[in-house]
Amino acid sequence: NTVTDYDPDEIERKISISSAVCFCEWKDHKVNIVDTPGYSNFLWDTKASLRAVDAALVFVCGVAAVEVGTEKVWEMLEEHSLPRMIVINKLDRENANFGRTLDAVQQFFGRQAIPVELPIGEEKNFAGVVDLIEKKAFLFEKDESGKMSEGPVPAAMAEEVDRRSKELIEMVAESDEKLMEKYLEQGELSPDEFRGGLKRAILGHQLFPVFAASGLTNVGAQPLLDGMIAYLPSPVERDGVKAVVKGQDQAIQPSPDGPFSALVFKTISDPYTGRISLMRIFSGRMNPDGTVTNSSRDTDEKFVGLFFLQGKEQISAGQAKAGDIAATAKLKVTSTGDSLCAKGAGIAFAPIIFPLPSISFAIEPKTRADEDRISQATHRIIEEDPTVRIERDPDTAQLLISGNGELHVRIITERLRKRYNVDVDLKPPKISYKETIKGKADVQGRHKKQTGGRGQFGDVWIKMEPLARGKDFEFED
Ligand SMILES: Nc1nc2c(ncn2[C@@H]2O[C@H](COP(=O)(O)OP(=O)(O)OP(=O)(O)O)[C@@H](O)[C@H]2O)c(=O)[nH]1
Ligand SMILES: [Mg+2]
Repeated sequence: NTVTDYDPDEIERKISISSAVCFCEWKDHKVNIVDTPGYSNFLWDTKASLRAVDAALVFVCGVAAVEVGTEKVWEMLEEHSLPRMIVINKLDRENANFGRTLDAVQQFFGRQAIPVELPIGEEKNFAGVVDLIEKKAFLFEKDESGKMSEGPVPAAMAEEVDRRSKELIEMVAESDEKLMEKYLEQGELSPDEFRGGLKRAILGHQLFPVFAASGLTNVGAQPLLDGMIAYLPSPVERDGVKAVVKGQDQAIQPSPDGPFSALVFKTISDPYTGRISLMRIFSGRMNPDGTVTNSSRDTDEKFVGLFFLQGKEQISAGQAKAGDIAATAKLKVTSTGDSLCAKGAGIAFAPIIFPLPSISFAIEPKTRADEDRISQATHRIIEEDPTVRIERDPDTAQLLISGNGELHVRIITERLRKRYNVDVDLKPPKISYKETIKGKADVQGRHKKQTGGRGQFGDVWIKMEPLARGKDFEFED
C-alpha cells in the first residue's frame, strides 16, 4: 500500500479508496499490478479494474479470515471467469492462524482452494514457508529485509508436508481425466505432468492455490512471485477477448502484431496534470503519440504522451504493447469504459457497467463563491468516479449528491474542499411526499348561501377509486 495508496485520503484513513497501478520485474517477466480497494463503498472501481487484468490475487487476513469484501470480490472474479490465487497474509500478527484461515477459505470457496505452501512458525515467529510442490523450505531474515535462504523442510513439519503435498497431487489429478488415469496407474505424477496439470487447473479456475505471507515483515514475496510467473496466465495465454469488430462479434487475439485495441478502465482527474486515462492494451502496440479511434464514440482521438504508472509516479514509455497497462493524459472525448483502437479497425469492447448509487445527501454550498465553483468541480469528480451523481431534485429544488455509501459521499465532499476549494454542508435530503388514492370513497358537499337577494346553492358528489398502478389519472364527468 506504500506505492498504490498515495491519495491523501487513503493515507489518512489507511484504506484503499481507488484502484492504482504499479508494476515490477521478476525473473525476466514484467508483472502489471492493479491494487484494488476492498471496502464495499469502493468496489465499483475494483470491478472496473477486473476488465484490465488476466488473473487475481485474493488477499485474506490470517486473523479476520474471509470478510464481506472478500466474498463480494470473489463473486466478481467468478463473473469475470478470472484465474486466481489466494494469499493468506498478515501471518505475523497475534492470533493469526494459517490452518483456521484456510478452513474458512475452503468453507466459502470450496476445497479447490488448496495450499501450495505451509507457513513455518506462527505469529511473531512466522519465519518462512515450505513449498509443497518442491518440498523445500524458504526462510526469511528477521530484519524485514526480505532476504531469503533455501533449506530442507523442518523435521517437525515433514509429516504434514507429505500429507498436504499428496492432497495437492490428488486434487490436480482429479481436475483432469487423463491425469487421473495416469495417477491411478502409476501411483504418482511426474513433476512435468503435475506442474502442467496444476497450471491448466488454475487457468480453468478449477483450482485456487493458497500461499502464506506477511507483507509487513516481508516474508513470502519471492515464492509468491515465482508462483505467479509459473501458474498464472501471461497476456498471450489468455483466451481472445470478446469484442464487436465492425458490427460482428469477434474474439481479439492478444497479439502485439495485431491492430491496436485497448479499453480505458479508469480515469484519474488530477487538478495539476489534468485527465489521465488508464488503459489495458489487448492487441497491437501504442507509440508515444498518434491518432486512434474512440470506437465507443465513433470519433478520432489524438494523444501525446505515453507512460506507465508506478503508483502516482509517471514513467515515460517508448512503446506499450498487448498485455500492458499504459496511460496517457489529456484525451479530449474519451472517458472510463471507452474502447480505443487503430484507425479503421473498428474494435469495441463491452462498456463497463457501474452500479447505481445507493445513498443521497443534500449538498449546500457554504458561500456564493462555493456555489459558483461547484458545477465545474463536480464535473471533474464525476469524470474520475462515474458512480457519483449530482443533480437537482425537481420537487424540492435541493442539490443532491448520490454515491455508494456514506463514506463514499463524505470522501467526495472532502475532495471538493481539498482539491477544488469548494466548501459544502451535507444534509439529509428533504423527502417530497406524494399522495395517491388507495381506497374507494363517495363524498358529497353542499354549499348554501342565502343572505337576501339571489341565493347560492351547490351540490357536489365525488366518487373516487384507484386505477391500476401506473395508469395515471382519469376524470369522468
Ligand atoms: N501485521 C501485519 N499488518 C499488515 C500486513 N499487511 C498489511 N498490514 C496492515 O494492515 C492494514 C491494511 O493494510 P493494506 O495493505 O492497506 O490492506 P488492503 O487489503 O489493501 O486494504 P483495502 O485496500 O483498504 O481494502 C495496514 O495498517 C497495514 O499496515 C501484514 O502482513 N502484517
Ligand atoms: Mg489496499
